[in-house]
Amino acid sequence: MAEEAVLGFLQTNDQISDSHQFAASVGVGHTELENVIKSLKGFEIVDAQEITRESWVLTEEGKKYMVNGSPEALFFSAIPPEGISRNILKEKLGIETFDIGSKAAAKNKWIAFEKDLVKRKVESVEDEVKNLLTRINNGEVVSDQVINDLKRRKLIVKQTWKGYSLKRGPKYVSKRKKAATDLTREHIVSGDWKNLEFKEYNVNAEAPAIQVGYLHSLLEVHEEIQNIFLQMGFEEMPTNNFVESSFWNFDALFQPQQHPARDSHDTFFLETADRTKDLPEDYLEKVKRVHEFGGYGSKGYGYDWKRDEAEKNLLRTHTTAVSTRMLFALAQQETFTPKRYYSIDRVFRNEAVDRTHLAEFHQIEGVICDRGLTLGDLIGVLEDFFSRLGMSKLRFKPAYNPYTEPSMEIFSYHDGLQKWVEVGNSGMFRPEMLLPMGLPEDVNVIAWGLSLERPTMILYGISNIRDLFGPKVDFNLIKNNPICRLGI
Ligand code: FB9
Repeated sequence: MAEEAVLGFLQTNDQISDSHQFAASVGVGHTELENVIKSLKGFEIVDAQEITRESWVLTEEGKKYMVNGSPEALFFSAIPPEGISRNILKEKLGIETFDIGSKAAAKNKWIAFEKDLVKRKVESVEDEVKNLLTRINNGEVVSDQVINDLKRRKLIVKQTWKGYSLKRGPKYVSKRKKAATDLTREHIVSGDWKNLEFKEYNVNAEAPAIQVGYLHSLLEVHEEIQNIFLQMGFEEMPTNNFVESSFWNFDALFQPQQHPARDSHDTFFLETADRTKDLPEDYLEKVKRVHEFGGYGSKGYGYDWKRDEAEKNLLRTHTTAVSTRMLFALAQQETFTPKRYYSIDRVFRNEAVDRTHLAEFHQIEGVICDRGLTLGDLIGVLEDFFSRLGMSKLRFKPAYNPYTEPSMEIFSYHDGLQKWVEVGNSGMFRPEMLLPMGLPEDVNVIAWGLSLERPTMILYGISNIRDLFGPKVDFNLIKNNPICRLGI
């Protein structure tokens, strides 16, 4: 309907100057006309220029005055020739009309107040305000003075509206062939494809945003690092147990029972289910002995090792506890087979929390167990591993862990941060840990660890760990974070 009206009108007229007026004249809504204009413009059938128009429209108050008359006119016409008392008049008109009307009528010198009486000063009056409002409402133009008066009385407001002026376009047709969007079997069979207009594909049209899930940035980096381990021939360790016994988390790692990390200032001990029931008895005896008396070339710690201390359950402080279980299981095998293990999972430390530390983080650990491994092998595999993370320049600083000797902190020069960053810790597991398990003498185990949060924060430029992990994470950050591509 609207399309035919436009194309029909432009057949005999050069232009449609005002789409609003045209819509009114053909009795269609401007929005419907606007959609037709946009479509015809899309096919260059019409050339449409956007025009903005400003016009004055009546406010609700203005409409009331236009219909019922202005308060001053109502005030005047309510005064009988002999005059009337204020209160009666106020009763008659109502406080609002009385107040506004009296002021305006007085200003127009239509009335006079004699004590309590209100009297007419003129025979009759012309309700100029009502007339002007009607003219404005009919779209007539009035003087600026009038506009300012009525605007000040909040009877009119300026309204801008957008419209179009239309001309015939380069591909103008008086009747548009129906635009087909798809060539269907019916079109072919009926042959009416010959006189059909096929809508061009708007390849620039934005596809509807599809709501999909997004991997949390930590999982993005987790996946990348997991791929690196798998590419390096590592197999994942089962880390699906946050609760661990002190035995596997500490004692089996030759960490003495009085070590500061083993008190509740550093470790979350369980109140309920606070003791483990099953520990491998013979192995436990060996661990007890190596702590108390040493052996395997070690003099041990020489303290009285307590079983009940080892039985205390806790939230694991490192995934190295899982490595210990895996190495023990490996040692139980008939024949020793070299192994490469990795783990990436949550660990818990009762530490002071700050911008980069929470009471839990994800530890990444790599373990290689093989005959004759040396510190050189450890440095070599660290070079390989971190180069795949995009960190090629490494430096190693001697460090101390109760369960590795020698131990090294790993530093990498980070071009973006223009400084050396500590990127992890590493070492060779002590014989006091490995031999009680029953691993062959010539088997060494090299291992290293780092966190998942630190690289993720640096890669995604996140300065506060709470923006990465926990209730304050902003989903948009997750959504808009670029895909994590390590090492390139
Ligand atoms: O992740 C750490 N730093 C890091 C790692 C990668 C990285 O990548 C950037 C993209 C470039 C940036 C930084 N660290 C280890 C070093 C520090 O952040 C350190 O202050 C905090 N450490 C955690 C422990 O905090 C109490 C990070 C965590 C850590 C430390 C040691 C181990 C694991 C995690 C370990 C181990 C280990 C040692 C020997 C044998 C087996 C495991």
